[in-house]
Amino acid sequence: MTTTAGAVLSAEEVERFWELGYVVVRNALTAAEAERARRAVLGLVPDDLCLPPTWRAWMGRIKPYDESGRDMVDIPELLPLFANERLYSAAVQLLATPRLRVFDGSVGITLRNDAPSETERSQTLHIDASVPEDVDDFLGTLEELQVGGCFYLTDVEQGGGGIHVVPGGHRIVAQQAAAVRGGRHLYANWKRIPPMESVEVLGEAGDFALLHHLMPHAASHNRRTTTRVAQFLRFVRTDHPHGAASLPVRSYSEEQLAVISPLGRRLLGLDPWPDGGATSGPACATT
Ligand SMILES: O=C(O)CCC(=O)C(=O)O
Ligand SMILES: [Fe+2]
Repeated sequence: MTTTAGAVLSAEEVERFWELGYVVVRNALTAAEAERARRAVLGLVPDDLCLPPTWRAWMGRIKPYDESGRDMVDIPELLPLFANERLYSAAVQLLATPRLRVFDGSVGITLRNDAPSETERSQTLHIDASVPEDVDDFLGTLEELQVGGCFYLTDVEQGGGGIHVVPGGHRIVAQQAAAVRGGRHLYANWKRIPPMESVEVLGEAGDFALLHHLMPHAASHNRRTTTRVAQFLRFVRTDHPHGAASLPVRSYSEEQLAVISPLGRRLLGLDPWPDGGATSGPACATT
């Protein structure tokens, strides 16, 4: 296995990410960190199981939203995940610069669902690209790339509600979009991709399923007794062409600030990245 010193992803894993469109970052969290985060997510669920009206519950999958429709959960127990060093390092390897912004931060709880279904997917295949829907064509550049996905906070075995992906699907999306004018708008802006063969990403508590933003993916039914708990994050470069990195900086309480590391401050936009020129310190030199 070839590994650059200190690199989280091996050269083979990086290569496979570009080929398949996803990679699992193993053991990004320790078992104890994953367990603490899992408990924090489950702690959001009311004791009486009466879900707040703002939350969504669909096919056994529960997602908290606040009254303003926001799904980011930045409680102190979950904020450290945004600045996880291993996940960040993997994102730096793929995005080829250390200057990144992190966002999303939503969580999902997938309960066992025994209802029969024609497909294991519980959602239509879609992409969550970092390209606004009023943009007509994908640029396909590294600057436009977003990598993101979810931390598994529980072990996800076959049929356990793991995220479904289409191996190589990001290239299919890019090709189909490039073949027509306004390719960004195909299939309802790629939110309703016709059925394709997909595979469930399995993993252990603490792993992160990291996807190319053009990867068709979907949630799946959980047929197991273990409730799948996941936290979602995405990373873009600060020179993202459609402004995904210039999202407003949130204001945090003292309690939140106390758990945000120096790296977290930069990733969340609280502190600027040090000046180093437009192409400062790419992790993979373009030689
Ligand atoms: O829960 C999952 O595994 C995937 C969910 C997803 O892709 C979404 O809600 O956009
Ligand atoms: Fe999605």
